Amino acid sequence: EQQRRVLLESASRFPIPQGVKLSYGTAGFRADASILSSTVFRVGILAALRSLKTQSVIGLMITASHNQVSDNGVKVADPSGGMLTQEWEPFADALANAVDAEHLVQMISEFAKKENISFGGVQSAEVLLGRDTRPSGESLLEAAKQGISSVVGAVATDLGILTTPQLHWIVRSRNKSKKSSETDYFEQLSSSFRCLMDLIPREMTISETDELIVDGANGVGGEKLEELKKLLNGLVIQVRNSGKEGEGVLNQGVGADFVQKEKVVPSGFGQNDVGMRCASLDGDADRLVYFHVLSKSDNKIELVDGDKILSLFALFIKEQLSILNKKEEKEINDDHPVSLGIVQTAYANGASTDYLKQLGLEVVFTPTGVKYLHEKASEYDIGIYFEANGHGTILFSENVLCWLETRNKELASTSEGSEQQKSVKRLLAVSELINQAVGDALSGVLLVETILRHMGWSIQRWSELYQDLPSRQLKVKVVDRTAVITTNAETEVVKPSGLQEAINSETAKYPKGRSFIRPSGTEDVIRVYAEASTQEAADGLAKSVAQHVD
Ligand code: NG1
Ligand code: ZN
Repeated sequence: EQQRRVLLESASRFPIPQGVKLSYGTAGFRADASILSSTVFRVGILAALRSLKTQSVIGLMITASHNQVSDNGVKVADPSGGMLTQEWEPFADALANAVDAEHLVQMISEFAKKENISFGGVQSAEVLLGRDTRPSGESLLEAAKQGISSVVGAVATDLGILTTPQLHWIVRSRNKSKKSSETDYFEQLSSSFRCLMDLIPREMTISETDELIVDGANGVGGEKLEELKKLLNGLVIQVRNSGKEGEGVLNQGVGADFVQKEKVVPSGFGQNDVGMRCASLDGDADRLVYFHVLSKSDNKIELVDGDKILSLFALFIKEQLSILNKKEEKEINDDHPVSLGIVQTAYANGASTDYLKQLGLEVVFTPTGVKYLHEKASEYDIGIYFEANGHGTILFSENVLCWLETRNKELASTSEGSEQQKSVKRLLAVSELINQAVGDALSGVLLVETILRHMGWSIQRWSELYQDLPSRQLKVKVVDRTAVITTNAETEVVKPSGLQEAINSETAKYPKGRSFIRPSGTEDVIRVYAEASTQEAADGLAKSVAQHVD
């Protein structure tokens, strides 16, 4: 029929590259941009099918995040604004690797039958498209559009250049029939920020040095932050590496990934910034780390990573909940115990986990990858998740939001201006500010800034919450990374046999030693992580474990 002809005709314009096998990993498809047209075209088809299936708006983002500028990638946002359901990942792999148009069309029709998706009926589909600032984005966007429009009844809406979290936020808002434009996004962030600032307990004097300096990775985050900051009062932000002409190359010596891995100043920062509060975004602004420059003599920084952002958020949320608990003890303990859960991965610095547990918080672990962390965090009334690399957010359940709204109304009539009321308002404002779909560096910056003011803390004071254990990450190139199978949130090797015993006996040699290995989801490598009481020890442990992998 017509659908088959349209698909065949358009698919034949996008032949797949020879000799590459792509897989939809934790970050969608990623590769050198020059080989991605057919992949993006096919993901366009997939997104349209997903929209038909769910009868909701779907997002398609073209980005390769922190990768070098010549790479690109594509990922799909589900109706909730979260990652594409894992159930469709095998289909994504199969589509991307279908050898020719005939096979592709065959595969699509079988899948559509299995999923009960019908074409050309009254059903319609809409896919929202976003891309980062990569030059290859424009032509890949065109490929996505052609993929989408080769599904009868599907329309593509191009939203232009966006951060990854903006697109996820827009998809989520659209499907909840809420205000969902980019302007609405900026509006919601700035008004909830203002609300939190107004609730800061004491007069905090904002001195000259209180300026925040942000490294935009020469990507989309820098330019969006410039827009957002126009709407903010009481916060001075200086954006560097904003991607303007002459400022440098995307992710090259700049950005959250570089700063977190290398632990040196990004380019554009130096001796004049010693002691200043600085932050780094990654190339699509879904990761955030803070740092301050240590001494005038070298490029060393003190890194304030995702674990410490998590700790700051956890402290603040816990404080608000305990203020609520105080007066309402009976009610809360009997009827409304608010569960607060912290979700980390094995990469979380051991000192952060100890710190959080010592605060009395419930800490759980999942495998690496936002989809796992997000899912786990959503099981709590309030779930906070972060990867050490700076990706994370705070999730509020529908139940807890509803309860907070009710409390807010009650308190307005019984105890206007009380501490309890302020805490309720703060929690509601946090739920509006922090992106509920995915980790978002822009909303993260605003929340960190308000909490630091709330606490009256400098970045140095924040950094001293606990001291990171020295750690080392290595990667080992292997022929087949799937040969390594792990369990227990990737902390134990199941296969090859004997390897875990070897890791254990190496680890036992070091005080405070901890080490694990896992296959990367984005690169053809096995990653090795080690921490111990000194840097030399962490380096030594990582090295000897890596030798067992080889
Ligand atoms: P892999 O390559 O699976 O380690 C990396 C990051 C993840 C996540 C994904 C997606 C580390 C150790 N791993 O995954 O946390 O961010 O990329 O971008 O940082
Ligand atoms: Zn990213």
